[in-house]
Amino acid sequence: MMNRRTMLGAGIGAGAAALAVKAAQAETRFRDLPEAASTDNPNTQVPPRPTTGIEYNPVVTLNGWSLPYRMNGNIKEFHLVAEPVERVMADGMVARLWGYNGQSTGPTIEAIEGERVRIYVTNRLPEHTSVHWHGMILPSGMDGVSGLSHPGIPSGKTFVYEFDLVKSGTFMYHPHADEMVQMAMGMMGLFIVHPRDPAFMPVDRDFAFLLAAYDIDPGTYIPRVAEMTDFNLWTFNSRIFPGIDPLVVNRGDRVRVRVGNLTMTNHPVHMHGYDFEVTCTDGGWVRPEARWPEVSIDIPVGAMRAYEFNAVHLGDWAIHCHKSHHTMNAMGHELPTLIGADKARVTEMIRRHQPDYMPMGTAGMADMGEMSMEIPENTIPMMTGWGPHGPIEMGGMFSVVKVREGIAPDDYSDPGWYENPPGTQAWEWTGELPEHASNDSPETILTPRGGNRLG
Ligand SMILES: [Cu+2]
Repeated sequence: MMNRRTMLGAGIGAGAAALAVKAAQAETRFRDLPEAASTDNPNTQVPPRPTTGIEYNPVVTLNGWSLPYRMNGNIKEFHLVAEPVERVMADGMVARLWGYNGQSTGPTIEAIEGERVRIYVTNRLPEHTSVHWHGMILPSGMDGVSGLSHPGIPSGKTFVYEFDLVKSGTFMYHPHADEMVQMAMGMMGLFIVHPRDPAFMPVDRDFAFLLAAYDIDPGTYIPRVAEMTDFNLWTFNSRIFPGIDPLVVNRGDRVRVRVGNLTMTNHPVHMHGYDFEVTCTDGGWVRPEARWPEVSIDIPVGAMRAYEFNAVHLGDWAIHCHKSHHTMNAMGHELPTLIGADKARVTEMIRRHQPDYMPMGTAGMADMGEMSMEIPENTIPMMTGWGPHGPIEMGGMFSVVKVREGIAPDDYSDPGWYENPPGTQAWEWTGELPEHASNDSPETILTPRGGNRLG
């Protein structure tokens, strides 16, 4: 098994061949089609920079990869395969999903403004499918709405989509056939169109991921597809924390983060340490005079947002959905609130039968992040992940932006934890505490002008 570090090292030197893609294993049955590259490797696979043609800076799909292509005359050809896949959501949990080319979410398609693309879509699912190219300006018959734009692609058949990329930007692809099932099963991917002019909106690092939600009962493998609102796994590219790779950045880099939402609720994506601006949506680039500063970007359902910042602040900065249930894994949803409850009597009774019994949750639920509770097989604890200073108590849609000095341009390997310089980390006060440090009076107490009521 290649680990991420060796894979990345090889990938940069040896180009497309080293994408750790079982690429070829030459699918000879598609003799006249571009090869259907496939991978089940859930690590971030940094695509090689183009060596011919127009220069562009490839996107780095978090825990994902970019689909290889071939040029056929002037046409850039891709081959997507819709099929059942197994996705490792984090170490210790595998989900049986539907996806593309061995993975959910599917591989990122990257091309250049002005190019013509031809995308073969082979359907290995047990039912018909289609691919809608979300946000693209294209002929009506290429829009991928099953029954409206064209007949659904029957199981076992291959359809061809072909269109010009008339503008650059941040787009997605997903089925528009039996959508409730196919999206709940994980069928979605990113489609990035790079500007024809490399000097337009250049960045040093360009990250991309999709928000996807699943309802997989603890101890099981397959999502419940009829779910409307009560999902229990909240993912970046079908990965849950601590299975989501960090966003590794060199100090001074201009960084873009592109996020698309194909769940059934909005996600306020919050990044610590910086303020930033939305520079692109799935509708196009945002003019400089139309931008405003933010620290959380709400990603509406069925939409994409790309934001940018200058990475000047060193550190480990959390990036996460601000809905607190979305930074939890399964099992966090149906727990009774026990804060303040006196469980002494019931604990005593239970211990007569089960001496190890430990009451939890009476002072909050942080103890669940520290203890290894017994949980069903193929299930990740509700909150988990260890940082340099203890348990992080997170799950789901959570990762870390790691800004460091001296990271090489194409290096995305994890630099480890940030060491706070002396005097820049919160410390414990060990001196005397004032007697009345807190105010338990419900009445408003006015602080006298120029005074201090504690002093
Ligand atoms: Cu969320």
